[in-house]
Amino acid sequence: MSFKPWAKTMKTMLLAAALAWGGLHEAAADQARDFFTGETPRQREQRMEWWQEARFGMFIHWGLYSIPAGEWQGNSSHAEWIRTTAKIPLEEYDKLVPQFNPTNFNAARWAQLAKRAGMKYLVITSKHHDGFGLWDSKLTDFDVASTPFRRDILNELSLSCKKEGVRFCTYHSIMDWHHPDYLPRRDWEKSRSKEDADFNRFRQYLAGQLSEIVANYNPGVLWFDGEWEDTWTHEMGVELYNYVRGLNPRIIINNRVDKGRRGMQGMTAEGEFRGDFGTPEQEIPPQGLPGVDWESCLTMNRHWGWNKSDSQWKSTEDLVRKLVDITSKGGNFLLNIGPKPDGTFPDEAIERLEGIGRWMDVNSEAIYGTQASPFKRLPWGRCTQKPGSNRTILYLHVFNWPMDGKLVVPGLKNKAERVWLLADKRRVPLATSNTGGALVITVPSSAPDPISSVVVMQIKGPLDIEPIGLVQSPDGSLTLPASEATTHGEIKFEAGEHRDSLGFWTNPSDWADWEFKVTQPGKVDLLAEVASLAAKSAASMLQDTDDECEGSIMARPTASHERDKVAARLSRSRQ
Ligand code: FHN
Repeated sequence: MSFKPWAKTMKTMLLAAALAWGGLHEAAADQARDFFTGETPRQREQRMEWWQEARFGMFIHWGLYSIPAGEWQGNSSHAEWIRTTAKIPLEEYDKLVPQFNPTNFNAARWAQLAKRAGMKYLVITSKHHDGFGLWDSKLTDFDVASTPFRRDILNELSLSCKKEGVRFCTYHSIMDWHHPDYLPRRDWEKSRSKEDADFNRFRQYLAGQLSEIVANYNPGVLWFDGEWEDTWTHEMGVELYNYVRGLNPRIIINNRVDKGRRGMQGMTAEGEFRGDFGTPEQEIPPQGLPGVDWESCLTMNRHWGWNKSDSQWKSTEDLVRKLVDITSKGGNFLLNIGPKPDGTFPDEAIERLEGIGRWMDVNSEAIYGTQASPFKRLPWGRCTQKPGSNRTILYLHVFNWPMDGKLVVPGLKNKAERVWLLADKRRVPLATSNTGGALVITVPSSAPDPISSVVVMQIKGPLDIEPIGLVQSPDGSLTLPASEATTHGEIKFEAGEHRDSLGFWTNPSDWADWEFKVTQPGKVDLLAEVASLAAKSAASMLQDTDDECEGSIMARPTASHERDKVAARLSRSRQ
């Protein structure tokens, strides 16, 4: 049993090539019109508007790889990469096709769950790296039409999304471990000849499939991935970007169509690279990225595809606070689901979608259509805003509710026109005062919401905020979080579970610094967690300018997999 892309009738194949070639030719013709550089900022704004307003979407990784559920020959650490991570020969992997029969698949249910969670768009894997298509493609029969299920999943889901008012989008992998013309082969696939492989013919196939998807299911976003192998070039990325925009000029395409990412970094480096938004993965940029469209995609547990052994589910609280954190930095949040082989969502995922939905029922106004916080940092949470012509609405997202009923907004000089709790339908005004360069709001003693309570503040005229640097706490101590460091060289801030740290610090001449205000000068003890040999470089980091500040570094090895973890803490020295 083998699934050859051109196993279908010769006529179909010719149609396919003509379609693809025709498409590519049109693209070539459209080369004159560079959809990327040829678009006015106003046109781009209009095209991106729904996506920028949406802020929250669902990512779905589903396919043949869901059947083994992460396990192969006793190793249960696999997921959507199982074909490669378990070194499954192509013929062996093809045996999953007759097993793909998700009889409990209910597209309406999926769209309703996304809507319930407050998600405005949904991005499903039309084809992941394994090459299997979730629609009935004319260009291959390595797709759902060859399975006992036969139903066109993209068709059903795009219709249900439309019905629920959720924007349907598709993820499409450039890398293809199944198509004979895709190169390179996996290094362990010695037996799979690449003699007749023709990468340009693969590009025609890729273009042909994309024209099917755009024509039949009208995705709002084309979320490319798998562009990192050397066979894919910048020129091919530019051409594919223009080709897909040629198919639908209003479509939005992520930055993984081109080669702009450095390694697996999410954002695009300087340069003429194509792509409408950056894609940080499994991380949230420490500071916002003003003026740049970006979207953090995160798993709900540890895997993108379904892994039945993975019980590392993030809590609903963690997910809501991540949504707030990402939105407060001007980004979108794409939260992933890995459905089971029967076509249902894991119960743990449904529970979290409903939990987030309950929070959004009250607070979605503080997420949709908002912009990044005007504050560099806030001690109790985050802020989103809706700037107006002569009035600004600030949404204060309070994670740590002040027990003394005094919510201090440091550095805000404006007088508040009106302040109320978003959860309070009667919008009873809260008292405010301006003291010591801060605005203080008198709030109820208990928080309206255990996860994040929103206080709405209406400010007349332009915002007047004094940027507050890192300051010593009342006990004189000062924490220098990795996320606040200004790094020099290759050092990279790494965000994510249990690893907020400065990583990739292998070059001793690289350094990081923090700006902070010393309000209580004096001798300090320094506690720095340094994962390895970089202890010395951490020491030099503490030379500050005028106030005398000396200390000792206590290098404490941390878990081996956490490289170069550095966090510094200053505490008053016990003389
Ligand atoms: O290899 C893929 C992975 O399977 C998953 O699809 C993620 C989602 O963004 N992207 C790639 C890894 O960067």
